[in-house]
Amino acid sequence: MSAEARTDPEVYDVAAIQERWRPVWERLDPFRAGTAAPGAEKRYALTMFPYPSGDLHMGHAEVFALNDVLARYWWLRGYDVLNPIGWDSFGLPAENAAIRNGADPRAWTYANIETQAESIRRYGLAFDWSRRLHTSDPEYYRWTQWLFLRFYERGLAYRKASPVNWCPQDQTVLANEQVVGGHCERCGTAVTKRELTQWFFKVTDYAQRLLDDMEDLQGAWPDRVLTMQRNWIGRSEGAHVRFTIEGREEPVTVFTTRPDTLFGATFFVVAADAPLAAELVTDEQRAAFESYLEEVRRASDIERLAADRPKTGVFLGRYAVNPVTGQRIPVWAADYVLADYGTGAIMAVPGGDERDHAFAVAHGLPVVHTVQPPEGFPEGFEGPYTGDGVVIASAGDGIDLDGMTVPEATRAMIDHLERRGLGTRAVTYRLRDWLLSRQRFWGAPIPVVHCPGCGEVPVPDDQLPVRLPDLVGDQLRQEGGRSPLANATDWVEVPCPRCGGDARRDTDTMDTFVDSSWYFLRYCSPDEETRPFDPERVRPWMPAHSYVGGVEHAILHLLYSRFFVKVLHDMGMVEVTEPFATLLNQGQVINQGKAMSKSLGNGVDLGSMIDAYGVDAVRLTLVFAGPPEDDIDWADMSPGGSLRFLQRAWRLAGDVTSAPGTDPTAGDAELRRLTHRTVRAAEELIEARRFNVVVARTMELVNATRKAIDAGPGGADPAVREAVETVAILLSLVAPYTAEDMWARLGHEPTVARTRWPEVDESLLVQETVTAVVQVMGKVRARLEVQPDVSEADLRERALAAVAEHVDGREVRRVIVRPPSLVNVVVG
Ligand code: ANZ
Ligand code: ZN
Repeated sequence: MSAEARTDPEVYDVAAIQERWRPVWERLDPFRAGTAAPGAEKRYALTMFPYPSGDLHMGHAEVFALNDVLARYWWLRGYDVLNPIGWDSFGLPAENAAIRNGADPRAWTYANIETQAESIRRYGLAFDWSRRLHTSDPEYYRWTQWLFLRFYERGLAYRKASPVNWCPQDQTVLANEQVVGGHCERCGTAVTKRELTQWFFKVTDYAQRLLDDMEDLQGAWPDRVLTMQRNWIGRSEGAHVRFTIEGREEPVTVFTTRPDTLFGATFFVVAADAPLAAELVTDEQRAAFESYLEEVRRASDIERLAADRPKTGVFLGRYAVNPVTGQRIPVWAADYVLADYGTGAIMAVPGGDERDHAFAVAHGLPVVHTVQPPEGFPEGFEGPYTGDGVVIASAGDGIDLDGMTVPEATRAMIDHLERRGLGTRAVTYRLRDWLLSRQRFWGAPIPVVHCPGCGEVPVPDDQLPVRLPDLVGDQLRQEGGRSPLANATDWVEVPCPRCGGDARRDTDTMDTFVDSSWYFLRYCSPDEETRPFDPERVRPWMPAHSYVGGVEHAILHLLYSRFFVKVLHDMGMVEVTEPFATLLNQGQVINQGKAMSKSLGNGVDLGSMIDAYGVDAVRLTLVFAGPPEDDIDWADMSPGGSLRFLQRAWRLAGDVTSAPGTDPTAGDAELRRLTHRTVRAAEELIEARRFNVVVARTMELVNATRKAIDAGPGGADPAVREAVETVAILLSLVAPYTAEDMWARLGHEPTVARTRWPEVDESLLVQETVTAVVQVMGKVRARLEVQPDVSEADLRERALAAVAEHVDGREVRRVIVRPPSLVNVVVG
């Protein structure tokens, strides 16, 4: 045994054990991908990489602990495992801290990364440190920029002016989901709208593929995440219908999911903030319209769509013509119609749509029902009826839908519209293009130069990276929505790469979701210097077998990563079309029923928990708490109990007196059976991600082994050695320090993490039989040897056969079966 592995036989000293093994592991560096046996199958264990906002917290501890169970298990099973770590290190908090402290965002960022890295090392995680990356390193963002340029060349990155949510406090653009109740998610300031020229990625080109490929993820990703993705993409089937507007040459097209209701379209609504509204409004109505528009611009999209919001709007003074009834219907502008969904204009059917109905009631517009509500609806029903039923009041020139169901009428109407050239079948997606530009400093600069002569000019690849200039403190402040990069005059003013004339760099930086949409590919070949990654080295690892992370990323991060992989697939750079084969969303660590927060003062500090109980007890507590998807209320946890269990397990190693390598076959059979059953159960449970049950089963094995030592065959029995070695291996998945120390006490060299998973002896899995007693009229007439899990039907059949002579022709009135041990036959 090596000197560093020598242990004190008596005392389970957590701090000493941690100190003993950390340097050994650092020297051995046992988790480098590529170090498994030649030809080993590969497994990619991926965790969402941390944002360096401070030290690690309980949430990190949980994700990392869960991911580590898989990674360590795969190593033990002989796989070649890629389990990398890196940092998502661009982003606003660094910049805000730098402004506050008059500092450079780099200083804050890299100091926090070092703090987290130290905590991660202490936490004993099975990461491959050689692949470490930081998205804010020029060596990384160079390739983020390179990828942007490839997207640009493919027409997937473009600029357009668009109204954006604007936070006047943070001086930044906000995505819709960063606007909560009309206020900035970060600082609570009321959000306004403004028009800005922005960069977008054309995710909408991939909407259908993003939907279709979810087939492959069914059952491998949580259902609720798939549902959220589906809803976010929001595919709607229906029709485009053309309406003539009086006094306008070109007809206006609307998108509807209910073309069957066209006979009930009694008015027409244009999004108040769509250019069409301003175009259509008559002079008499212009003043009313403009003051209304002012009001609309202040509301967020989410507020505008809320069903319970008062239905405001103004008449535009114009009329459209319903293409099937020929009736003139008034054209209104309203805010419940969104400018950027569908065509920004709708046919309003107050008889079939809630919001149209509320609007009609508010403004005295006519309501026509085109679907007969089924029986049970109140007589003279006035409200909107949105369900299926028999179509009524829908006959006109060349079309008669009356009597059809809604789906039949929908098809018939679309056919009619297509025949008459009035409309077409259509599909619309709720998904919007990805607004990726940020008017902030701490991100990857967009590698484009604006030239008065040449227009948008991409920075040539050999001039990448476009490095961030050195700005500190107040220089990072934004004014009037301009990126702070605009303040760096020397940096901004460059010769045009195309004509050499005076030109200016684009001053926007990329959304950090761009950085995190491809980091998992970079991990596969982190040293690659001529491209973002080497396709040959990516191929064996992708798709990542397991991705573990928070459900807060259920929509955007996953959708954007999926989009990136599809584009890269189309570019011939990756073979796969989906990045993550399985997904596990861990629950949240909460305290006293509530999310931990500064204001509630219920935060639990990971560092102090580790100081008090040790790394292993904290890790074990998090994994044992329950199914990984469930929230963990730290107030209900007992890290002290975990510590006592670990101590019990550790003591077992000191009681083993047989030599390493002793043949276990002659050992106590009962203990051997339990050991082998536990190993098999662990294999199945880990694949099913039921890590907490693995811990429970390990605890049972520890208890049984203790009994065997104290009351049974004793520490010299080779079955005891086998059991304790198994405990050490199982524990290494969650409590690596304790496991390593046990391993050394058992006379092995480090590290237990790279030993072999115990091989299950199938013959030991055969369950022992139990004796079933068969009675006839209360008298024992037979005994049967049966499997403990014998079914009621089987036991009944075997029992009746066994006592046939005692029944002897009498009628069997009742058979009471209590598997596996009792059958009582009542005859009469
Ligand atoms: C007539 C109609 C009758 C509609 C009816 C519904 C029920 P989803 O499923 O979300 O795609 N719509 C179309 N464009 C809109 C916009 N820019 N802003 C707000 N609403 C818009 O919804 C499609 C339906 O939402 C369309 O079908 C349209 O109203 C409305 F009994 O057309 B419907
Ligand atoms: Zn030029």
